[in-house]
Amino acid sequence: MTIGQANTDTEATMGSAQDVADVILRSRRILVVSHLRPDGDCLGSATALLAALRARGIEAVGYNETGVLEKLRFIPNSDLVSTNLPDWTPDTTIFVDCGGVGRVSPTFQPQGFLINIDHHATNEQFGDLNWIDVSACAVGEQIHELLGVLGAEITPEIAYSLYVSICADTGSFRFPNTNARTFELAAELTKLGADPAEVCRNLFESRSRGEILLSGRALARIRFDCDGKLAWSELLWPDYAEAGGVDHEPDGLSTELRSIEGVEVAILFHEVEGGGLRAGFRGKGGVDCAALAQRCGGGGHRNASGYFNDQVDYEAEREKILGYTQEAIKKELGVSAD
Ligand SMILES: [Mn+2]
Repeated sequence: MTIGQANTDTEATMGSAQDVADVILRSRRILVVSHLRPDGDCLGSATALLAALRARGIEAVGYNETGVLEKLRFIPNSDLVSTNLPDWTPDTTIFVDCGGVGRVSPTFQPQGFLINIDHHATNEQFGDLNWIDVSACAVGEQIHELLGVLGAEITPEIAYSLYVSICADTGSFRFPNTNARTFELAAELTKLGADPAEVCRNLFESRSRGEILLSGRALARIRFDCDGKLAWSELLWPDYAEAGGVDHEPDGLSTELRSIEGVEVAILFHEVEGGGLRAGFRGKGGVDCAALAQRCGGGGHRNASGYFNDQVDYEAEREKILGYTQEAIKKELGVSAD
């Protein structure tokens, strides 16, 4: 494997933490990229990795098209993640938590050797080296393993970032991706300096008024279908203006729709500026939300997936997706649509 070698789909390889470490040790300039509208896993992973790379003397910066939302700025080293690309060319670009190159931005042109670190089953394996571990509860778990292979010191800041990553993607240790290993890792990170209560307060109990307003709108518009097995709602573009902007989009709202008794699949639709649609799917295991999102053109996990397309008519696309979902529920759970 040579750094800087062109990426060809046919030569993409499945790698391990050791393979990733080997490439890192031969790199001098590394760009760490993450997905649009970054979440706690995405930013916790990126900041932990960036801090460790810089401690090793590697020139490393992060890039995120959306930038770090105000409410996630509590994550240590989030100032290392910029909305601008560096003025140098990276030897290596590391993608974290990205199922495809397009998750970085629709126009992102990656440079250098491409390392793809992810835990989504629908990952497109676009890297020169792909380390996909669907058993990892968060990419933060993979970064922790990688830092172990690199012999990197887990400073209190890095421990904090990794804890954010795991806490965010497990919904604070509630989702089925939570297992004994998750708690062992959480305990280790706590010993190393992460503060669990503070992380949870920052992630889940620092909501803006705009966020609550938008939650109210969405909850008031819930619709049920398929004998109550499907719950869906929507946030329309003017709602965001009223709430003070897209930064106030509520976290975990689609998960809240899923929490309703009897609901097997929940979908939250968002109307995008200028038309277009974004959808978040949440399941309880009986229906494959990754397959559902993939049928639309998106991707994700079995119980949490998403889809975005700014080139469609919002209402027509919403109806199409609801149709696909009814079909999936009928096929997988044997329930007919209302
Ligand atoms: Mn993730």
